[in-house]
Amino acid sequence: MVLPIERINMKIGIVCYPTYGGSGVVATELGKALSMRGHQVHFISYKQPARLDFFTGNIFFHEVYVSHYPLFDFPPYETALTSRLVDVVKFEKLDVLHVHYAIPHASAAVMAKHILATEGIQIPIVTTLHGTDITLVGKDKSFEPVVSYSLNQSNGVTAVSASLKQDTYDHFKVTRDIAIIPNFIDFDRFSKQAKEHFKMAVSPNGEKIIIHTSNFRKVKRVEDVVRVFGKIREQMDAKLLLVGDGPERQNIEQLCRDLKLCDGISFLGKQDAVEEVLSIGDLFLMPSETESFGLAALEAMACEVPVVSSNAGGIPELNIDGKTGFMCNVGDVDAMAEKALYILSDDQRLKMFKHNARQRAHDFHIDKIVPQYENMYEEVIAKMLASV
Ligand code: GMT
Repeated sequence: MVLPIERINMKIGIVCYPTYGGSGVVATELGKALSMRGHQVHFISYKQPARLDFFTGNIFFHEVYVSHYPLFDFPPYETALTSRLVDVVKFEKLDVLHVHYAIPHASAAVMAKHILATEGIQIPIVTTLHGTDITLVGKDKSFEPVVSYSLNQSNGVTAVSASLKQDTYDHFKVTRDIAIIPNFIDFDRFSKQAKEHFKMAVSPNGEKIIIHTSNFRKVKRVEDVVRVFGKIREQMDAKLLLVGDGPERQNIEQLCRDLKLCDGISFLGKQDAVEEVLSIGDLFLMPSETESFGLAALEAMACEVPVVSSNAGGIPELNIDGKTGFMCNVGDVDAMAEKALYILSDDQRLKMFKHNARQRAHDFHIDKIVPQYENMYEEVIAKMLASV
């Protein structure tokens, strides 16, 4: 990665959820990429982010501690985060704070900004919306005033798709512009690898390999994945790899038993090296109820795996119907199975879909997307400096 000469290195604070969820992954990968482009990056969260697997001279992690007083039924995380943000901005002399997820990160950042202003310190805030903060949490009307206020008080707001941008305007009283900066992919990591032994172990007779990765929440409709797989298996021999874990896992295991599909399905649990699993895949299933972008599908496509998905949310901005895979209505397992069989039943066709998936993933190359965040930071910093 080459940093354009005219770009000034910045001190950037990144606030995110440290879990395997998409928003935490994007935030962490962004921070790592920014550090490689010469910026100093400070992660601020209650735990070291899962994908923060290396440190360099310009990556720092600041933990947020929440004291548990018997008086409180709920630990005051937002207050602890706000205080930590004030502390880190002040002592690390940050240029910009980039918060991922509206609640409680944007609201804590706005509060920190106001506190710092009373001490003569100006800090611009960029808020990135990832999806569930708007489409699920956001629909809870009790959060509406805080989310709307935090977005309007941010110095820049980005959403990961046009669909999410529209959802935000539909659900909140947001009066400011929202920039669309999609998810991105690092091809150094997400590329098809030679994993012949693994493939042989999973499909000893050359069965086609279908993959689904998610956090097994209801919104992912993993049940549909299993039902689609059942229908595929009526027509051809295949294997299903389920990667990830979450609240629906037990129900899904039961469904596999009920449908007598256990011999074809492997539950791999949470995997750090998901790209190795994707490397042996022939098809990725994403039947989600809602999906602001669909990072897991992009990761699959980068590893040459075509995608049969629902047409929810921002997925149509990634998956190209008939080219990189197919899209069907949410819950239409018959159509999903039909499309999957169409792709898998002809090796030449499958090869073409795999090629197209990889080509499409290039539109979201990390080198194309990260500079868009840098531009946003520079813009909000310049505006803030001009206003004082
Ligand atoms: O998909 C999840 O359950 C995790 C979720 C999150 O909030 O971390 O992911 C969201 O953000 C990702 C990164 O921007 C997007 O690619 C996912 O589509 C989005 N998930 C949903 O909208 C359900």
